[in-house]
Amino acid sequence: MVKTQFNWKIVILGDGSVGKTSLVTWYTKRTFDNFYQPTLGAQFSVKELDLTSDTRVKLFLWDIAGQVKFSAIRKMFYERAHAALFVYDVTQPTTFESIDTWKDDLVDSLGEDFPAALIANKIDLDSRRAISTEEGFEKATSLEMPYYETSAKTGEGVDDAFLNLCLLLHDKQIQSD
Ligand code: G3D
Ligand code: MG
Repeated sequence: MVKTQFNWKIVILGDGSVGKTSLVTWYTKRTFDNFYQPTLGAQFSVKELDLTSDTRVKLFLWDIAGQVKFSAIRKMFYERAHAALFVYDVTQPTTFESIDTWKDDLVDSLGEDFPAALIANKIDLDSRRAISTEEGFEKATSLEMPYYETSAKTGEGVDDAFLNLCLLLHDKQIQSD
């Protein structure tokens, strides 16, 4: 049987040090290449997976890097993206507060109705946790996104977050066909 193939660009957003690169690395490193593009201010990785028995997906994961202050560069980063992951660090409240700004910035470029998920990362650092599951879940609900908790260190929740985002995208894609 011929499989349906989708190529999806997913942008990973959030403040510096929340674990964007670590999440992408954990998710992809068993199978792929990472290469660094410092001039773009982004790291770019690829992962292929069989999403359903008849659907193969190639993910292009764009992980925003450094202080990407120039909106022209961010716009280029967002261009033709299919979905977004918003990441914060559960031990750093400022990174949680920044999520709204990241969301607004993406909406400016790509509009409201955009498949996305909220990721609470570094849940392994339990004793230093400053943002609870309830607060994270509430934020996700207010932004109309699903909520996932991850640790890029232990790998907990990482596959699940990416897989569920893909399934969300897949449903949208099927609906729009
Ligand atoms: P960024 O790409 O969002 O800027 P990085 O973030 O992936 O570079 O991660 C920033 C720092 O946080 C790194 O530590 C990384 O190892 C750590 N980190 C990322 N995810 C997790 C996690 O889930 N748990 C823990 N405990 N640490 C994590 P360094 O020390 O290299 O700065
Ligand atoms: Mg990074």
